Amino acid sequence: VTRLVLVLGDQLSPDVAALKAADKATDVVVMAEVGDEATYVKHHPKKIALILSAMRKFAARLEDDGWDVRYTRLDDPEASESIGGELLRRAEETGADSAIITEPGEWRLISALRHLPLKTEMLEDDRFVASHAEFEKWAEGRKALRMEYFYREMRRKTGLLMDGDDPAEGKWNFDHDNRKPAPDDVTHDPIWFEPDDTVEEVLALVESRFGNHFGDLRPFGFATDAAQAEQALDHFMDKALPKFGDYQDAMLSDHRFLYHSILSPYINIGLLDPVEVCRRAEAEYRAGRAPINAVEGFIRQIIGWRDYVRGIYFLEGPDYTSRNVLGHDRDLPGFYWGKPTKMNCVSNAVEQTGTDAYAHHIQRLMVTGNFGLLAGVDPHALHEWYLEVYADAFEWVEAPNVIGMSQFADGGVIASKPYVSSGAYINRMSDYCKGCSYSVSTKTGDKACPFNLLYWHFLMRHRERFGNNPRMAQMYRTWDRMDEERREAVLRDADRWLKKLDAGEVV
Ligand code: FAD
Ligand code: DLZ
Ligand code: SF4
Repeated sequence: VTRLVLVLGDQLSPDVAALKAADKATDVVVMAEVGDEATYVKHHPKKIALILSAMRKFAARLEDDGWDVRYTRLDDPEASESIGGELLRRAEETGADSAIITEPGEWRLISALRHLPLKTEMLEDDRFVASHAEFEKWAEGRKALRMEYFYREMRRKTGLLMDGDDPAEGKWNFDHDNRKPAPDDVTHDPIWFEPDDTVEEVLALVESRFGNHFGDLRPFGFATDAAQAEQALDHFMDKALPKFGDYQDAMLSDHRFLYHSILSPYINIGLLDPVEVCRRAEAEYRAGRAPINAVEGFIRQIIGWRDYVRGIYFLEGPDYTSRNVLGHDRDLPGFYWGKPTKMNCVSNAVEQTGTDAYAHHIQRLMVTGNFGLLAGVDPHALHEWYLEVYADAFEWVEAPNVIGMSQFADGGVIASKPYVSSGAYINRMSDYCKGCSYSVSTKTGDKACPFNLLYWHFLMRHRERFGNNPRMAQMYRTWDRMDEERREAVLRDADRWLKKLDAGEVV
Protein backbone atom coordinates (compact mmCIF):
# COMPACT_ATOMS: atom_id res chain seq x y z
CA VAL A 1 0.00 0.00 0.00
CA THR A 2 1.15 3.52 -0.74
CA ARG A 3 2.62 5.58 2.04
CA LEU A 4 2.66 9.39 2.15
CA VAL A 5 5.72 11.45 3.03
CA LEU A 6 4.90 14.93 4.31
CA VAL A 7 7.38 17.74 3.62
CA LEU A 8 6.55 21.06 5.29
CA GLY A 9 7.55 24.52 4.15
CA ASP A 10 10.44 24.67 6.61
CA GLN A 11 11.71 21.16 5.86
CA LEU A 12 13.18 21.76 2.42
CA SER A 13 16.28 19.56 2.70
CA PRO A 14 16.77 16.42 0.61
CA ASP A 15 18.00 14.60 3.70
CA VAL A 16 15.21 15.68 6.05
CA ALA A 17 14.23 12.72 8.27
CA ALA A 18 11.01 11.71 6.47
CA LEU A 19 12.66 11.73 3.05
CA LYS A 20 15.62 9.75 4.33
CA ALA A 21 13.27 7.12 5.67
CA ALA A 22 11.11 6.99 2.54
CA ASP A 23 11.25 4.80 -0.54
CA LYS A 24 11.31 6.70 -3.81
CA ALA A 25 9.91 3.72 -5.67
CA THR A 26 6.71 3.36 -3.68
CA ASP A 27 6.12 6.39 -1.44
CA VAL A 28 4.37 9.60 -2.45
CA VAL A 29 5.61 12.99 -1.30
CA VAL A 30 2.95 15.48 -0.16
CA MET A 31 3.65 19.19 -0.13
CA ALA A 32 0.90 21.75 0.33
CA GLU A 33 0.52 25.50 0.23
CA VAL A 34 -2.33 26.17 2.61
CA GLY A 35 -4.13 29.27 3.82
CA ASP A 36 -4.08 28.16 7.47
CA GLU A 37 -0.29 28.26 7.74
CA ALA A 38 -0.15 31.77 6.31
CA THR A 39 -2.93 33.18 8.50
CA TYR A 40 -2.97 31.43 11.93
CA VAL A 41 -0.82 34.44 12.61
CA LYS A 42 -0.72 36.91 9.73
CA HIS A 43 2.81 36.29 8.49
CA HIS A 44 4.79 39.03 6.77
CA PRO A 45 4.17 38.83 2.99
CA LYS A 46 7.92 38.43 2.35
CA LYS A 47 8.03 35.43 4.66
CA ILE A 48 5.09 33.77 2.91
CA ALA A 49 6.66 34.48 -0.47
CA LEU A 50 9.99 33.03 0.66
CA ILE A 51 8.40 29.83 1.88
CA LEU A 52 6.07 29.27 -1.06
CA SER A 53 8.77 30.03 -3.64
CA ALA A 54 11.25 27.73 -1.91
CA MET A 55 8.58 25.00 -1.63
CA ARG A 56 7.81 25.16 -5.36
CA LYS A 57 11.47 24.97 -6.32
CA PHE A 58 12.16 22.17 -3.87
CA ALA A 59 9.19 20.15 -5.18
CA ALA A 60 10.54 20.53 -8.73
CA ARG A 61 13.93 19.31 -7.53
CA LEU A 62 12.38 16.24 -5.89
CA GLU A 63 10.48 15.47 -9.08
CA ASP A 64 13.69 15.75 -11.09
CA ASP A 65 15.21 13.29 -8.64
CA GLY A 66 12.46 10.82 -9.46
CA TRP A 67 10.04 11.32 -6.56
CA ASP A 68 6.27 11.22 -7.08
CA VAL A 69 5.29 14.60 -5.61
CA ARG A 70 1.66 15.66 -5.03
CA TYR A 71 1.94 19.39 -4.71
CA THR A 72 -0.97 21.65 -3.75
CA ARG A 73 -0.89 25.27 -4.82
CA LEU A 74 -2.62 27.88 -2.75
CA ASP A 75 -4.99 28.71 -5.61
CA ASP A 76 -5.83 25.07 -6.36
CA PRO A 77 -9.68 24.99 -6.23
CA GLU A 78 -9.70 21.50 -4.72
CA ALA A 79 -7.34 22.36 -1.91
CA SER A 80 -8.43 22.32 1.69
CA GLU A 81 -7.02 25.05 3.87
CA SER A 82 -4.92 22.96 6.24
CA ILE A 83 -1.91 20.63 6.15
CA GLY A 84 -3.92 17.87 7.82
CA GLY A 85 -6.76 18.33 5.31
CA GLU A 86 -4.33 17.99 2.44
CA LEU A 87 -2.76 14.83 3.85
CA LEU A 88 -6.20 13.23 4.13
CA ARG A 89 -7.17 14.33 0.63
CA ARG A 90 -3.98 12.82 -0.79
CA ALA A 91 -4.50 9.63 1.21
CA GLU A 92 -7.89 9.23 -0.42
CA GLU A 93 -6.52 10.05 -3.84
CA THR A 94 -3.64 7.56 -3.67
CA GLY A 95 -5.19 4.92 -1.43
CA ALA A 96 -2.43 5.49 1.12
CA ASP A 97 -3.11 4.28 4.65
CA SER A 98 -0.20 5.92 6.48
CA ALA A 99 2.18 8.87 6.44
CA ILE A 100 5.69 9.60 7.63
CA ILE A 101 6.25 13.06 8.96
CA THR A 102 9.33 14.93 10.13
CA GLU A 103 8.38 16.47 13.45
CA PRO A 104 7.13 20.04 12.87
CA GLY A 105 8.74 22.92 14.74
CA GLU A 106 5.52 23.90 16.46
CA TRP A 107 3.40 22.15 19.08
CA ARG A 108 0.27 23.42 17.32
CA LEU A 109 1.02 21.47 14.17
CA ILE A 110 2.42 18.43 15.97
CA SER A 111 -0.85 18.13 17.83
CA ALA A 112 -3.00 18.66 14.71
CA LEU A 113 -1.09 15.95 12.81
CA ARG A 114 -1.16 13.51 15.71
CA HIS A 115 -4.93 13.68 15.81
CA LEU A 116 -5.59 12.90 12.16
CA PRO A 117 -7.64 9.83 11.26
CA LEU A 118 -4.58 8.41 9.48
CA LYS A 119 -1.71 6.27 10.73
CA THR A 120 1.25 8.61 11.14
CA GLU A 121 4.84 8.03 12.09
CA MET A 122 6.55 11.17 13.37
CA LEU A 123 10.32 11.13 13.05
CA GLU A 124 12.52 13.50 14.99
CA ASP A 125 13.91 16.40 12.96
CA ASP A 126 17.62 15.62 13.01
CA ARG A 127 18.86 18.87 11.44
CA PHE A 128 20.24 19.85 14.85
CA VAL A 129 23.40 18.91 16.70
CA ALA A 130 21.66 17.57 19.80
CA SER A 131 18.76 15.12 19.65
CA HIS A 132 15.84 15.54 22.06
CA ALA A 133 17.27 12.69 24.14
CA GLU A 134 20.71 14.29 24.31
CA PHE A 135 19.28 17.63 25.32
CA GLU A 136 17.11 16.05 28.00
CA LYS A 137 20.12 14.15 29.33
CA TRP A 138 22.18 17.34 29.42
CA ALA A 139 19.36 19.21 31.21
CA GLU A 140 18.59 16.51 33.75
CA GLY A 141 19.43 17.43 37.31
CA ARG A 142 20.88 20.85 36.44
CA LYS A 143 19.80 23.77 38.56
CA ALA A 144 20.17 26.19 35.66
CA LEU A 145 20.17 25.43 31.96
CA ARG A 146 22.81 27.90 30.83
CA MET A 147 23.61 28.00 27.13
CA GLU A 148 27.36 28.32 27.66
CA TYR A 149 27.76 24.81 29.12
CA PHE A 150 25.51 23.26 26.51
CA TYR A 151 27.55 24.99 23.82
CA ARG A 152 30.79 23.43 25.04
CA GLU A 153 29.23 19.99 24.71
CA MET A 154 28.22 20.82 21.14
CA ARG A 155 31.77 21.96 20.35
CA ARG A 156 33.05 18.65 21.63
CA LYS A 157 30.41 16.67 19.78
CA THR A 158 31.00 18.35 16.42
CA GLY A 159 34.74 18.91 16.86
CA LEU A 160 34.19 22.49 15.66
CA LEU A 161 37.04 24.81 16.70
CA MET A 162 38.63 22.05 18.75
CA ASP A 163 42.33 21.29 18.95
CA GLY A 164 42.18 17.78 20.33
CA ASP A 165 40.30 18.03 23.62
CA ASP A 166 40.88 21.76 23.93
CA PRO A 167 39.06 24.71 22.44
CA ALA A 168 40.99 26.54 19.71
CA GLU A 169 43.28 29.20 21.17
CA GLY A 170 42.58 27.92 24.65
CA LYS A 171 39.22 29.58 25.30
CA TRP A 172 35.61 28.56 24.68
CA ASN A 173 34.28 32.07 24.33
CA PHE A 174 35.84 35.22 22.85
CA ASP A 175 32.97 37.60 23.48
CA HIS A 176 35.25 39.79 25.51
CA ASP A 177 36.75 40.95 22.18
CA ASN A 178 33.34 41.52 20.57
CA ARG A 179 30.52 44.02 20.87
CA LYS A 180 32.27 47.17 19.78
CA PRO A 181 30.15 50.29 19.23
CA ALA A 182 28.94 51.09 15.72
CA PRO A 183 31.74 51.70 13.21
CA ASP A 184 31.83 54.86 11.05
CA ASP A 185 31.92 52.92 7.86
CA VAL A 186 30.51 49.54 6.86
CA THR A 187 31.89 47.63 3.90
CA HIS A 188 29.27 44.89 3.69
CA ASP A 189 25.90 44.69 2.00
CA PRO A 190 24.01 41.42 1.95
CA ILE A 191 23.48 39.66 -1.36
CA TRP A 192 19.95 39.72 -2.83
CA PHE A 193 18.47 37.85 -5.77
CA GLU A 194 16.31 39.05 -8.65
CA PRO A 195 12.98 37.20 -8.62
CA ASP A 196 12.83 34.53 -11.34
CA ASP A 197 9.58 33.34 -12.98
CA THR A 198 8.68 31.01 -10.10
CA VAL A 199 9.19 33.76 -7.55
CA GLU A 200 7.27 36.33 -9.65
CA GLU A 201 4.30 33.98 -9.84
CA VAL A 202 4.34 33.54 -6.07
CA LEU A 203 4.69 37.28 -5.50
CA ALA A 204 1.54 37.93 -7.52
CA LEU A 205 -0.33 35.27 -5.53
CA VAL A 206 0.86 36.59 -2.17
CA GLU A 207 -0.02 40.12 -3.20
CA SER A 208 -3.57 39.15 -3.99
CA ARG A 209 -4.15 36.86 -0.99
CA PHE A 210 -2.10 38.47 1.80
CA GLY A 211 -1.59 42.04 0.67
CA ASN A 212 -3.30 43.19 3.88
CA HIS A 213 -0.65 41.65 6.17
CA PHE A 214 1.92 43.93 7.83
CA GLY A 215 5.08 44.51 5.78
CA ASP A 216 6.28 45.15 2.24
CA LEU A 217 6.29 42.32 -0.26
CA ARG A 218 8.53 44.14 -2.73
CA PRO A 219 11.35 44.50 -3.43
CA PHE A 220 11.83 40.77 -2.79
CA GLY A 221 15.41 39.50 -2.78
CA PHE A 222 15.62 36.41 -0.58
CA ALA A 223 17.37 33.30 -1.87
CA THR A 224 14.73 30.71 -2.65
CA ASP A 225 16.73 27.58 -3.45
CA ALA A 226 19.78 25.80 -2.12
CA ALA A 227 22.08 27.09 -4.88
CA GLN A 228 21.22 30.72 -4.13
CA ALA A 229 21.50 30.13 -0.40
CA GLU A 230 25.01 28.73 -1.03
CA GLN A 231 25.86 31.95 -2.84
CA ALA A 232 24.60 33.93 0.14
CA LEU A 233 26.79 31.79 2.38
CA ASP A 234 29.86 32.38 0.16
CA HIS A 235 29.12 36.08 0.17
CA PHE A 236 28.94 36.24 3.96
CA MET A 237 32.15 34.26 4.40
CA ASP A 238 33.95 36.51 1.97
CA LYS A 239 32.59 39.93 2.86
CA ALA A 240 31.36 39.95 6.45
CA LEU A 241 32.56 37.10 8.66
CA PRO A 242 35.91 38.68 9.64
CA LYS A 243 34.11 41.61 11.25
CA PHE A 244 31.07 39.68 12.49
CA GLY A 245 32.25 39.56 16.10
CA ASP A 246 33.44 43.13 16.41
CA TYR A 247 30.16 44.72 15.40
CA GLN A 248 27.68 42.03 16.36
CA ASP A 249 25.80 44.31 18.75
CA ALA A 250 26.06 47.61 16.86
CA MET A 251 23.10 49.32 15.15
CA LEU A 252 23.28 51.89 12.37
CA SER A 253 20.39 53.66 10.62
CA ASP A 254 22.00 53.66 7.19
CA HIS A 255 23.83 50.33 7.35
CA ARG A 256 21.26 48.25 9.06
CA PHE A 257 22.64 44.80 8.22
CA LEU A 258 26.17 45.63 9.42
CA TYR A 259 28.17 42.40 9.34
CA HIS A 260 25.29 40.01 10.03
CA SER A 261 24.85 36.98 7.83
CA ILE A 262 21.09 37.09 7.03
CA LEU A 263 21.31 33.32 6.82
CA SER A 264 18.71 32.43 9.47
CA PRO A 265 15.78 32.25 7.01
CA TYR A 266 17.72 29.83 4.81
CA ILE A 267 19.02 27.67 7.65
CA ASN A 268 15.58 27.49 9.27
CA ILE A 269 13.70 26.38 6.16
CA GLY A 270 16.32 23.81 5.20
CA LEU A 271 18.19 25.46 2.33
CA LEU A 272 21.44 25.42 4.34
CA ASP A 273 22.71 22.88 6.83
CA PRO A 274 23.66 24.55 10.15
CA VAL A 275 26.74 22.43 10.85
CA GLU A 276 28.00 22.82 7.28
CA VAL A 277 27.65 26.60 7.69
CA CYS A 278 29.80 26.35 10.83
CA ARG A 279 32.38 24.17 9.08
CA ARG A 280 32.71 26.82 6.39
CA ALA A 281 33.30 29.47 9.05
CA GLU A 282 35.90 27.30 10.76
CA ALA A 283 37.70 26.81 7.44
CA GLU A 284 37.96 30.61 7.11
CA TYR A 285 39.61 30.72 10.52
CA ARG A 286 41.97 27.83 9.81
CA ALA A 287 42.99 29.49 6.54
CA GLY A 288 43.80 32.71 8.40
CA ARG A 289 41.07 34.70 6.66
CA ALA A 290 38.91 35.39 9.72
CA PRO A 291 39.88 35.93 13.37
CA ILE A 292 38.89 33.65 16.20
CA ASN A 293 36.60 36.17 17.91
CA ALA A 294 34.46 36.42 14.76
CA VAL A 295 34.40 32.72 13.96
CA GLU A 296 33.88 31.51 17.51
CA GLY A 297 31.11 34.09 18.01
CA PHE A 298 29.37 33.04 14.81
CA ILE A 299 29.63 29.31 15.51
CA ARG A 300 28.34 29.87 19.07
CA GLN A 301 25.18 31.52 17.70
CA ILE A 302 24.43 28.41 15.65
CA ILE A 303 25.54 25.28 17.51
CA GLY A 304 25.16 27.12 20.81
CA TRP A 305 22.13 29.42 20.85
CA ARG A 306 20.20 27.96 17.96
CA ASP A 307 20.47 24.36 19.10
CA TYR A 308 19.94 25.33 22.74
CA VAL A 309 16.67 27.24 22.16
CA ARG A 310 15.34 24.33 20.16
CA GLY A 311 16.12 22.03 23.09
CA ILE A 312 14.38 24.39 25.51
CA TYR A 313 11.26 24.68 23.32
CA PHE A 314 10.75 20.94 23.26
CA LEU A 315 11.78 20.40 26.86
CA GLU A 316 9.42 23.04 28.24
CA GLY A 317 6.34 21.88 26.37
CA PRO A 318 3.27 23.36 24.69
CA ASP A 319 2.33 25.81 27.46
CA TYR A 320 5.60 27.75 27.04
CA THR A 321 4.13 30.51 24.87
CA SER A 322 1.47 31.35 27.47
CA ARG A 323 3.92 31.90 30.33
CA ASN A 324 3.87 35.31 31.95
CA VAL A 325 5.58 35.21 35.35
CA LEU A 326 5.86 39.00 35.52
CA GLY A 327 2.11 39.40 34.96
CA HIS A 328 2.56 41.88 32.11
CA ASP A 329 -0.68 42.75 30.34
CA ARG A 330 -0.29 46.00 28.41
CA ASP A 331 -1.64 45.91 24.84
CA LEU A 332 0.95 45.85 22.08
CA PRO A 333 1.37 49.52 21.09
CA GLY A 334 0.35 50.52 17.57
CA PHE A 335 3.89 51.56 16.68
CA TYR A 336 4.87 47.87 16.49
CA TRP A 337 2.64 47.90 13.40
CA GLY A 338 4.22 51.02 11.96
CA LYS A 339 2.11 53.74 13.60
CA PRO A 340 4.27 56.78 14.33
CA THR A 341 6.45 57.02 17.40
CA LYS A 342 8.92 59.66 18.47
CA MET A 343 11.35 56.99 19.67
CA ASN A 344 13.82 56.88 16.81
CA CYS A 345 15.31 53.52 17.80
CA VAL A 346 11.92 51.79 17.85
CA SER A 347 10.83 53.52 14.69
CA ASN A 348 14.00 52.35 12.89
CA ALA A 349 13.74 48.75 14.03
CA VAL A 350 10.05 48.51 13.13
CA GLU A 351 10.56 50.22 9.81
CA GLN A 352 13.26 47.73 8.85
CA THR A 353 11.08 44.88 10.04
CA GLY A 354 8.32 46.08 7.72
CA THR A 355 10.53 46.51 4.68
CA ASP A 356 12.86 43.51 5.12
CA ALA A 357 11.09 40.98 7.39
CA TYR A 358 14.42 41.18 9.20
CA ALA A 359 16.07 42.98 12.07
CA HIS A 360 19.23 41.79 13.71
CA HIS A 361 19.58 40.30 17.15
CA ILE A 362 20.23 43.48 19.12
CA GLN A 363 17.39 45.36 17.46
CA ARG A 364 15.07 42.50 18.44
CA LEU A 365 16.48 42.14 21.95
CA MET A 366 17.49 45.62 23.06
CA VAL A 367 15.08 47.83 21.13
CA THR A 368 11.67 46.22 20.48
CA GLY A 369 12.16 43.50 23.11
CA ASN A 370 13.61 45.81 25.75
CA PHE A 371 10.80 48.31 25.21
CA GLY A 372 8.12 45.62 25.53
CA LEU A 373 9.62 44.34 28.77
CA LEU A 374 10.15 47.79 30.32
CA ALA A 375 6.63 48.90 29.41
CA GLY A 376 5.07 45.66 30.64
CA VAL A 377 3.58 44.54 27.31
CA ASP A 378 1.75 41.20 27.30
CA PRO A 379 4.46 38.67 26.35
CA HIS A 380 2.02 36.57 24.33
CA ALA A 381 1.18 39.55 22.14
CA LEU A 382 4.89 40.16 21.62
CA HIS A 383 5.39 36.48 20.85
CA GLU A 384 2.75 36.61 18.11
CA TRP A 385 4.26 39.80 16.73
CA TYR A 386 7.74 38.30 16.42
CA LEU A 387 6.32 35.12 14.91
CA GLU A 388 4.48 37.14 12.28
CA VAL A 389 6.99 39.70 11.22
CA TYR A 390 10.33 37.91 10.77
CA ALA A 391 11.13 35.71 7.80
CA ASP A 392 13.15 33.38 10.05
CA ALA A 393 10.44 32.98 12.71
CA PHE A 394 9.19 29.50 13.53
CA GLU A 395 7.91 28.86 16.99
CA TRP A 396 10.68 26.49 18.13
CA VAL A 397 13.25 29.28 17.72
CA GLU A 398 11.12 32.40 18.10
CA ALA A 399 9.30 31.51 21.34
CA PRO A 400 12.35 30.79 23.54
CA ASN A 401 13.97 33.96 22.24
CA VAL A 402 10.89 36.09 22.95
CA ILE A 403 9.17 34.49 25.94
CA GLY A 404 12.44 33.44 27.56
CA MET A 405 15.42 35.49 26.53
CA SER A 406 13.71 38.77 25.79
CA GLN A 407 10.68 38.95 28.10
CA PHE A 408 11.76 36.81 31.09
CA ALA A 409 8.19 35.49 31.00
CA ASP A 410 9.45 31.96 31.70
CA GLY A 411 10.84 33.08 35.06
CA GLY A 412 14.48 32.57 34.13
CA VAL A 413 14.66 29.23 32.33
CA ILE A 414 16.84 30.88 29.68
CA ALA A 415 18.09 34.18 31.06
CA SER A 416 19.65 34.59 34.49
CA LYS A 417 18.39 38.17 34.61
CA PRO A 418 16.08 40.26 32.46
CA TYR A 419 17.64 41.95 29.43
CA VAL A 420 16.70 45.53 30.28
CA SER A 421 18.61 48.71 29.67
CA SER A 422 18.13 52.43 29.75
CA GLY A 423 18.76 54.65 26.73
CA ALA A 424 22.50 54.76 27.49
CA TYR A 425 23.06 51.28 26.07
CA ILE A 426 21.18 52.08 22.85
CA ASN A 427 23.12 55.31 22.55
CA ARG A 428 26.45 53.53 22.99
CA MET A 429 25.68 50.86 20.40
CA SER A 430 23.87 52.90 17.73
CA ASP A 431 23.45 56.21 15.97
CA TYR A 432 19.71 56.30 16.72
CA CYS A 433 19.76 58.82 19.56
CA LYS A 434 21.16 61.70 17.58
CA GLY A 435 18.11 61.66 15.33
CA CYS A 436 15.58 61.31 18.15
CA SER A 437 13.05 63.82 19.52
CA TYR A 438 13.86 62.57 23.01
CA SER A 439 17.12 63.29 24.76
CA VAL A 440 19.04 60.23 25.86
CA SER A 441 20.96 62.16 28.47
CA THR A 442 17.79 63.55 30.07
CA LYS A 443 16.43 61.52 32.97
CA THR A 444 13.15 63.25 33.83
CA GLY A 445 10.65 65.58 32.18
CA ASP A 446 9.03 65.63 28.73
CA LYS A 447 12.30 65.31 26.84
CA ALA A 448 13.54 62.35 28.84
CA CYS A 449 14.23 59.22 26.81
CA PRO A 450 11.36 56.81 27.65
CA PHE A 451 13.88 53.98 28.09
CA ASN A 452 15.43 56.01 30.94
CA LEU A 453 12.09 56.49 32.66
CA LEU A 454 10.76 53.00 32.14
CA TYR A 455 13.99 51.31 33.16
CA TRP A 456 13.55 52.42 36.76
CA HIS A 457 9.82 51.92 36.61
CA PHE A 458 10.41 48.29 35.62
CA LEU A 459 12.98 47.72 38.36
CA MET A 460 10.68 49.19 41.01
CA ARG A 461 7.63 47.23 39.80
CA HIS A 462 9.61 44.03 40.17
CA ARG A 463 11.84 44.79 43.12
CA GLU A 464 10.50 41.86 45.08
CA ARG A 465 11.54 39.42 42.37
CA PHE A 466 14.85 40.94 41.30
CA GLY A 467 16.01 42.91 44.36
CA ASN A 468 18.02 39.98 45.66
CA ASN A 469 19.46 38.88 42.34
CA PRO A 470 23.21 39.42 42.74
CA ARG A 471 23.52 40.33 39.06
CA MET A 472 21.08 43.20 39.58
CA ALA A 473 22.21 44.43 42.97
CA GLN A 474 24.27 47.23 41.45
CA MET A 475 21.23 48.70 39.69
CA TYR A 476 19.16 48.72 42.86
CA ARG A 477 22.05 50.29 44.78
CA THR A 478 22.23 53.08 42.20
CA TRP A 479 18.52 53.72 42.62
CA ASP A 480 18.74 53.74 46.39
CA ARG A 481 21.53 56.31 46.23
CA MET A 482 19.46 58.76 44.17
CA ASP A 483 17.83 61.51 46.16
CA GLU A 484 14.18 61.10 47.03
CA GLU A 485 12.94 63.97 44.88
CA ARG A 486 14.62 62.58 41.79
CA ARG A 487 13.22 59.11 42.36
CA GLU A 488 9.72 60.49 42.73
CA ALA A 489 10.09 62.53 39.56
CA VAL A 490 11.30 59.52 37.56
CA LEU A 491 8.40 57.31 38.63
CA ARG A 492 5.85 60.08 38.19
CA ASP A 493 7.12 60.91 34.69
CA ALA A 494 7.21 57.23 33.73
CA ASP A 495 3.58 56.84 34.82
CA ARG A 496 2.63 59.93 32.92
CA TRP A 497 4.36 58.67 29.80
CA LEU A 498 2.66 55.27 30.05
CA LYS A 499 -0.71 57.00 30.36
CA LYS A 500 -0.05 58.84 27.12
CA LEU A 501 0.95 55.56 25.50
CA ASP A 502 -2.26 53.88 26.66
CA ALA A 503 -4.33 56.82 25.45
CA GLY A 504 -2.95 56.24 21.95
CA GLU A 505 -1.02 59.53 21.79
CA VAL A 506 2.05 59.65 19.56
CA VAL A 507 4.83 59.04 22.08
P1 FAD B 1 23.63 36.42 12.54
O1 FAD B 1 23.78 37.52 13.52
O2 FAD B 1 24.44 36.48 11.31
O3 FAD B 1 23.90 35.06 13.34
C1 FAD B 1 24.23 33.84 12.66
C2 FAD B 1 23.22 32.76 12.92
O4 FAD B 1 23.19 32.41 14.28
C3 FAD B 1 21.79 33.12 12.58
O5 FAD B 1 21.55 32.98 11.19
C4 FAD B 1 21.01 32.13 13.40
O6 FAD B 1 20.87 30.91 12.73
C5 FAD B 1 21.89 31.92 14.62
N1 FAD B 1 21.42 32.66 15.80
C6 FAD B 1 21.94 33.81 16.29
N2 FAD B 1 21.34 34.14 17.45
C7 FAD B 1 20.41 33.19 17.68
C8 FAD B 1 19.46 32.99 18.71
N3 FAD B 1 19.35 33.80 19.75
N4 FAD B 1 18.65 31.93 18.61
C9 FAD B 1 18.74 31.08 17.57
N5 FAD B 1 19.63 31.22 16.58
C10 FAD B 1 20.45 32.25 16.64
N6 FAD B 1 16.13 33.74 15.29
C11 FAD B 1 15.45 33.01 14.40
O7 FAD B 1 16.04 32.27 13.62
N7 FAD B 1 14.09 33.06 14.35
C12 FAD B 1 13.38 33.85 15.18
O8 FAD B 1 12.16 33.88 15.11
C13 FAD B 1 14.08 34.66 16.12
N8 FAD B 1 13.41 35.49 16.96
C14 FAD B 1 14.11 36.25 17.86
C15 FAD B 1 13.41 37.07 18.74
C16 FAD B 1 14.08 37.82 19.68
C17 FAD B 1 13.33 38.68 20.65
C18 FAD B 1 15.48 37.75 19.75
C19 FAD B 1 16.23 38.53 20.75
C20 FAD B 1 16.18 36.94 18.86
C21 FAD B 1 15.52 36.18 17.92
N9 FAD B 1 16.20 35.34 17.02
C22 FAD B 1 15.49 34.57 16.14
C23 FAD B 1 17.66 35.20 17.10
C24 FAD B 1 18.44 36.16 16.20
O9 FAD B 1 18.00 37.48 16.40
C25 FAD B 1 18.33 35.80 14.73
O10 FAD B 1 18.66 34.44 14.56
C26 FAD B 1 19.27 36.62 13.88
O11 FAD B 1 19.01 37.98 14.06
C27 FAD B 1 19.14 36.22 12.44
O12 FAD B 1 19.87 37.06 11.60
P2 FAD B 1 21.24 36.62 10.93
O13 FAD B 1 21.05 35.37 10.16
O14 FAD B 1 21.77 37.81 10.23
O15 FAD B 1 22.09 36.28 12.21
C1 DLZ C 1 5.15 29.44 7.65
C2 DLZ C 1 4.52 28.60 6.59
C3 DLZ C 1 3.68 29.20 5.65
C4 DLZ C 1 3.45 30.66 5.61
N1 DLZ C 1 3.07 28.47 4.70
C5 DLZ C 1 3.25 27.14 4.67
C6 DLZ C 1 2.57 26.34 3.72
O1 DLZ C 1 1.78 26.81 2.91
N2 DLZ C 1 2.81 25.01 3.72
C7 DLZ C 1 3.66 24.43 4.61
O2 DLZ C 1 3.87 23.21 4.56
N3 DLZ C 1 4.30 25.17 5.53
C8 DLZ C 1 4.12 26.50 5.58
N4 DLZ C 1 4.74 27.24 6.53
C9 DLZ C 1 5.64 26.56 7.49
C10 DLZ C 1 4.85 25.90 8.63
O3 DLZ C 1 4.06 26.88 9.27
C11 DLZ C 1 5.84 25.25 9.60
O4 DLZ C 1 6.21 24.03 9.07
C12 DLZ C 1 5.30 25.05 10.98
O5 DLZ C 1 5.02 26.27 11.58
C13 DLZ C 1 6.24 24.26 11.87
O6 DLZ C 1 7.49 24.87 12.01
FE1 SF4 D 1 15.70 55.45 21.61
FE2 SF4 D 1 15.88 57.02 23.79
FE3 SF4 D 1 17.82 57.02 21.96
FE4 SF4 D 1 15.43 58.08 21.39
S1 SF4 D 1 16.86 58.81 22.93
S2 SF4 D 1 16.65 56.75 20.07
S3 SF4 D 1 14.06 56.72 22.49
S4 SF4 D 1 17.22 55.31 23.23
